[in-house]
Amino acid sequence: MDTRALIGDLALGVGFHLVGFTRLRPTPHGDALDRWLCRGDQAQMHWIGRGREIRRDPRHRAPWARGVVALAVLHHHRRPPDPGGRTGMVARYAWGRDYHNLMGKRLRKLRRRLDAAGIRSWGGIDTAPILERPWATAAGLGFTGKHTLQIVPGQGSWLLLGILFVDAEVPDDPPARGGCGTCTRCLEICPTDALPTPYELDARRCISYWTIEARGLPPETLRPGLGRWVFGCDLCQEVCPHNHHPPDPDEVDLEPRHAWLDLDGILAAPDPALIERFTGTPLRRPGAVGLKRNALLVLGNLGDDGAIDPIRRHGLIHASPVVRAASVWALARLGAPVPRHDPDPTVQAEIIAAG
Ligand code: B12
Ligand code: SF4
Ligand code: SF4
Repeated sequence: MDTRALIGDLALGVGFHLVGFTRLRPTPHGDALDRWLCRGDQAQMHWIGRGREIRRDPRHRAPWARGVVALAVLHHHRRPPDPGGRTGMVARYAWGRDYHNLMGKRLRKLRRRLDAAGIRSWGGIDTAPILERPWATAAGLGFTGKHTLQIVPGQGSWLLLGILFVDAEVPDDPPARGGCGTCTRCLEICPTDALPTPYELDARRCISYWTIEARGLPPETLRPGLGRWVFGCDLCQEVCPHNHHPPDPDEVDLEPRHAWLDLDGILAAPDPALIERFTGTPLRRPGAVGLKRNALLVLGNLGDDGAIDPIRRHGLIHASPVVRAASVWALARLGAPVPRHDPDPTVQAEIIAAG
C-alpha cells in the first residue's frame, strides 16, 4: 500500500470524515496573514501574531516535514425549533461536545498509528500555529468562500478542520472544483460589516469574535447587530447557497444540546454553576462573565420588558464591571431607568452614555 492510501485509511479509520493531501511548501496565501495582522484585523487575538513565522512556514516548527494531511469532521445538524421567549441562538459548531476534545482524541490516535508505521507527524486542531484553511484548500478538500470559510463542494462549510504535517512524501490531491462566482450573499448579510471585502474578515467587527473571544464589551455601534446571537454567529454560512442541502452526519457527540440558551437562566445562575454546566463544550470559552455579557446584550436587543426585573436583580449587582456595564446598556435599550452611579469608570461611562 502506498503512503497516501495508508495515511488516508488510518485517518478515516479513527473517525475523520474527509482527508486530503498536499506536499509541504510555504503556506499558500501566507502574505494575506501579514496584511491581516498589519491592518489590526486580529483584534485582541495577539497570539495569532506570535505564531506568525510557523503559520507562514510550518518548517520553522517541523523542519523534517515533507507532506501535509488535511482532516475534517462534518458537524451539521438541523436547528431545533425556536423555543420562543427570552432565548438566544448558539452557533452550530458549539451545539454539542467541544470539537477540540472530540477531534483531538482522534488526532492523537491517528498520530500513534502513524508512529507505529514509522511516520513522524506534528499538527493540531484549531489551536496550533497553523493556517488550517489555506492548507485544506491546497490539499483539495474544498475552496475558500468569500466569508473566508472552507467550503467542500456538495457538503458545504459546516465542518471543522485539523492539519498534520508528516515526514513522508505525499502527492498533491487535485483541487476541489467550485467557487463563489458572482455571489456576494455572505458579505451583504453580515449585520456588523465584518466582511468589508471578499476573503478578508475584520475580527474587530465580527459577532463570533465579540461573543466568544473578546473579554470586554463590543463598541456600542455593533451591539444591535448581535441580534439574538448569544454565542458565535452562523449568518454568513446560513445564507450560502453551498449550504442549502448539507448532509446530517452521524456524529452523536455533536448533536444539538445547546442550540438555544435561556437568557434569564444564564443571568440568574451562579458563575461556578455556569462554568460547570458548560465544561466540555465550546460554551466554556468566554467564561461566566462573557456568557452573561452576551445574554444581556441579546436581552437588550429582544425588546421584551419582562427582562428588566431579572437584569436588575442579577446583572446590575454582579461583581464584574463588564456584566454591570452590559446591564446598564440593556436597561437603557429597554427604556428602563438606569442607576445613577457605579464605582467602576467603565460602568460609569455606560451610565453617562445611557443619558
Ligand atoms: C482566529 C479564528 C477565528 C477568528 C477570526 C476568523 C478569521 N476569518 O480569520 C474569529 C473569532 C472571528 C473566528 C470566527 C469563526 N470561526 Co474561527 N478560527 C480562527 C482560527 C483559530 C485562526 C484563523 C486565522 O488564522 N485567521 C487569520 C486569517 C488571515 O487566516 P484565514 O482566515 O485562515 O485566511 C486565509 C484564507 O482566507 C486565505 N486567503 C486570503 N486571501 C485570499 C484570497 C483568495 C482568493 C483565496 C482563495 C484565499 C485567500 O489566506 C489566509 C491565510 O493567510 C482558525 C483555526 C486555524 N488554526 O486556522 C479557526 C477556524 C477558521 N474557525 C472556524 C469556525 C467554525 C469559525 C466560526 C464559523 C464559528 C462561529 N460559528 O461563530 C466563525 C466564522 C467567521 C468567519 N466568517 O470566518 C473553523 C472554520 C471551518 C471552515 N469551514 O472553514 C476553523 C478552521 C477552526 C477549525 N479547526 O475548524 N475564528
Ligand atoms: S460570523 Fe457573523 S458577524 Fe462574523 S462575518 Fe459571519 S455574518 Fe459577519
Ligand atoms: S454566500 Fe456566496 S459569496 Fe459567500 S461564501 Fe457562499 S457562495 Fe461564496
